[in-house]
Amino acid sequence: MQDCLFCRIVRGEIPAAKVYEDEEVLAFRDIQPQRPVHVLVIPKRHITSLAHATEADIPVLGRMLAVANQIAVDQGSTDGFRSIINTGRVGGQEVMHVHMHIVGGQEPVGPML
Ligand code: D5M
Repeated sequence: MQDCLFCRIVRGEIPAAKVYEDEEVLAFRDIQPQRPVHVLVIPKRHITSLAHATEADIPVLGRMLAVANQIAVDQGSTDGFRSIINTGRVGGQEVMHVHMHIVGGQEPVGPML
């Protein structure tokens, strides 16, 4: 997607603090961190939201989950983390390219809702 912020990060048009990359997935530090560790994991291919995901997206969505723990550990969240995907208006999604927040650090992150 030409104007999508996260697609532009994937293409290298906007700088990001990358912490993990493979053929399908990119992870970079959130620009407004809520905890000592706050990383966004995205599919390199544009998927607008979980509400737009199809069967064809299952492998890359699974890969996002599969790499999450290693990213959290590498960033210093060695005793767990929270993973959050906001979807659509009610879900509070601001950037319309699927992204999973990995939030952690050395303190418990507290109740979710
Ligand atoms: O969260 C969208 C998240 O995206 C929010 O935590 C800020 C983050 N963000 C926005 N722009 C950037 C850039 N350029 N780099 C890194 N992080 C960014 P949502 O789940 O959509 O509410």
